[in-house]
Amino acid sequence: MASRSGGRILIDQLAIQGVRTIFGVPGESYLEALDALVDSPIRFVTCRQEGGAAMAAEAYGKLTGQPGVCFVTRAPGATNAASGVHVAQQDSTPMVLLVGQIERAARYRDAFQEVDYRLLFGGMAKLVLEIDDAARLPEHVHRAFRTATSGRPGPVVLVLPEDMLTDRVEVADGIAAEPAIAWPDPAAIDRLHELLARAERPMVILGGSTWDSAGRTALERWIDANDLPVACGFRRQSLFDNLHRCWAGMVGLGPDPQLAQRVKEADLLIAFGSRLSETATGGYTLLSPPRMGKTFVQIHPDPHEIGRVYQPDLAIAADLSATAIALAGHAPVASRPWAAEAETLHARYLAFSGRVESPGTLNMAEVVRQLQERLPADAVVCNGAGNFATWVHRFWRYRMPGSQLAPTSGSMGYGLPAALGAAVAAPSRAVVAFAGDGDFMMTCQELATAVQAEAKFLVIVVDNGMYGTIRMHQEREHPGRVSGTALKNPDFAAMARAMGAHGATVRATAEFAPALDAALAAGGPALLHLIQDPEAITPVRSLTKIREEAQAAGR
Ligand SMILES: Cc1ncc(C[n+]2csc(CCOP(=O)(O)OP(=O)(O)O)c2C)c(N)n1
Ligand SMILES: [Mg+2]
Repeated sequence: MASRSGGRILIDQLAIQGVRTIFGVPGESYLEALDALVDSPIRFVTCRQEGGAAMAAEAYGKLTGQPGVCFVTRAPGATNAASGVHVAQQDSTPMVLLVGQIERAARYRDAFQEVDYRLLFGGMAKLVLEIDDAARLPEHVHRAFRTATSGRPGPVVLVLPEDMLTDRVEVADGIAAEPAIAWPDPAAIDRLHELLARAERPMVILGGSTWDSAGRTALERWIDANDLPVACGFRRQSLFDNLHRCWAGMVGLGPDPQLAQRVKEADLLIAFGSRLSETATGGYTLLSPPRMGKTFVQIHPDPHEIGRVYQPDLAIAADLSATAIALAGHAPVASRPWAAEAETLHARYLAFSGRVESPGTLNMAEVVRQLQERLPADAVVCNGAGNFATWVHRFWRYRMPGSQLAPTSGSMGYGLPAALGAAVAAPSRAVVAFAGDGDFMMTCQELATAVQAEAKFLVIVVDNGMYGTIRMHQEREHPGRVSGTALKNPDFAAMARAMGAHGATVRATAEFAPALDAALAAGGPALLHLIQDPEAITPVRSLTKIREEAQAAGR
């Protein structure tokens, strides 16, 4: 057996795990691995900041279900990457972060760029392993990929001392980690149908990150056969066809109040993959923990998530798709007093996601609608955090798996790197990112990465000259007292052009369609800078109205 360097063994193991792309920023700590990449099938997408690199990798993992891989250097790189690792943790996305580390002999001296990764990532990663022995790389890389994808998926951090990567050893390659599938107990499937047969106002809330296409198809059959109203948690809208007759909408930030009320009034709630997070439950008010005062069925791939917040009457710790297949194989319940209601809820969803008036010359609801009319149904729609995202979530009707890449963790700066990750993972799909003016500037340097990587997508920057979400809360709590939320912005279209992308400015709804056509025809990364009236802070209330209501309430 020929000896190989640790760096070479590492890259060989990644290739065995099916890795074809790594997002990263290079560092002197992992030169040996960079060198091994020269003659490997893996593409290294050279990014400009590790936060964006980690988010691009996370989005790649979210879209493909395979761990997204990010490679960064020791402390300065790793701390930057933490923002993307946290998204992967909260969003249950499989991800592997590789970190170049100081030499083994210098440890614990506070050596140059030293940090303890077990402490740094301890509360975020599923597993942090520092690999001291190059001969154990096959074992640890296998475990990293298995851990990232099993149960509730999440991030794993592998820490790689520089001198370990240059060691030469003889060791056999590992094998690919195929996730083990936990099948549901047939008795639990029967029991679920018994509970359903006794219900009058059931409701399904979808969530989770481990659905496959067979599972999604089976889910639709089961929902359809039982006429079940189905909603989803925050930013899980592409788990189900939003134009299906049983689709009721999203319970997350900015839900339809009527839908929120319906969740409250359900007598049987089935959380199918959803952890019923803080955002999905109106800050734990729609459903009060630990017992929600209704029959509760929880289906989740990870037994550790079951009963964590809400204590279930029936728990199914099994693979989501396998469970959907088992449910679809069961006869539908005979009596379904809720059957007509599913269609009422869907009609409400259609109305809620229809047209609204908005202050100023640019109506974001119309922008989203026009974009949807022009893009294919499987277009990937990415966004970060801010009030601009409310318009996307409310008016875009998600139809196909993977068509929503958005951080359930509410991290700003996610949209653009997510679009980069999606464009690299699925070059044949149309990809669009929505960003706020604040949100965009957290990771805007990755537009240069996209130009260099020849990744094709459209970024729509919604510029209202402020950190709008925070300004909105400010007006609610301290009306009229603006502090720390105003933004004086650059010319984003000119910025895009300076980076080698297409860039244009849109000031009115009527200008959007022609600007979109030109951007799509540009053939590479493109940016549309939308000037939004700051009054149009939500689809429902203007900024002035929010201030006046707070003043009237005596704040
Ligand atoms: C990384 C990060 N920093 C800060 C916040 C807090 N935060 C949430 S929304 C928001 C403002 C977003 O502003 P912008 O992107 O301009 O969108 P707008 O609300 O104006 O539409 C801020 C600062 C956050 N969620 N994430
Ligand atoms: Mg803004």
